[in-house]
Amino acid sequence: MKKLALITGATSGIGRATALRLAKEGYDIVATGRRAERLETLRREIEALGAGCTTLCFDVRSEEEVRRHLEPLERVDLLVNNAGLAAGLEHIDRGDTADWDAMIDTNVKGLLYVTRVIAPKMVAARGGHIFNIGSIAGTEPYENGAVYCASKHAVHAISQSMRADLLADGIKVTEIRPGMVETEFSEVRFHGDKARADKVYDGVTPLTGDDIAEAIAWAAQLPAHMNVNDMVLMPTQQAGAYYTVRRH
Ligand code: NDP
Ligand code: 8X3
Repeated sequence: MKKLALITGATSGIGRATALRLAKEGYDIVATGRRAERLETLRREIEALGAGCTTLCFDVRSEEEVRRHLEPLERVDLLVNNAGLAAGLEHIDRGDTADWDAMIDTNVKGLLYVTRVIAPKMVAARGGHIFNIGSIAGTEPYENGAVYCASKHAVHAISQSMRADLLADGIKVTEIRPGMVETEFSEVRFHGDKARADKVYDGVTPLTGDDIAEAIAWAAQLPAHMNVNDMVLMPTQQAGAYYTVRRH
């Protein structure tokens, strides 16, 4: 029987690249996101690779939607808690509270809702592997990023605690913490301002979704006795949230 990987936020960027990569690695895929058309395109691409693909269109911010879509899954061998966003880049006195809600509800509560449904299935199966997509923002708070950084600090804490919680059940927990990855992330952060988003990557060769998928695929195939707890990945031109060398 093929292993099954569930990837949240698979309509774009890191999640989409990971779904395609894990399909190539021999997994059947459950891909989630809110954009149905993109899920349908992805399903066709994954099936063309010879893997099975189920798509589930829902918003991870709704506990009811998460439960309704994920509870029927019989077995999940690998979960990638990837769905997430940054919204806005403002000082704390000017931030939009709707942006704050979106980040906390998606990056923290959404990840928890999904895990709450899937972890018991892994416990019952006495095994599984959970990947949480954190960020360098999970350990490096930066100006204008209070709420995004707080949400990723939460992911960092949750990852460490859930690793301990699930230890006796033989479930691996790996946190992947990227720096700059060129996806739709900055366009979403700047509410569709593509020119401002492009400037983030000006003079830098950023990571791609495929680079993060490569790391996940590697960590997923390690022998049973070996786990990657925490992996920080950055472009060679970046050394941290405040250190980027740009070459023109
Ligand atoms: P993208 O914007 O390209 O992809 C984000 C994905 O998350 C989309 O598939 C989107 O799908 C999904 N998503 C967002 N909100 C929801 C929601 N409420 N319900 C369901 N799905 C949702 O960005 P990335 O690929 O870069 O981001 C993926 C993860 O990586 C995020 O957690 C992000 O914080 C993290 N990250 C990104 C970095 C970067 O530089 N790009 C660096 C470090 C971490 P849809 O809109 O269809 O729902
Ligand atoms: C995304 C990377 O540096 O914008 O998590 O926080 S950063």
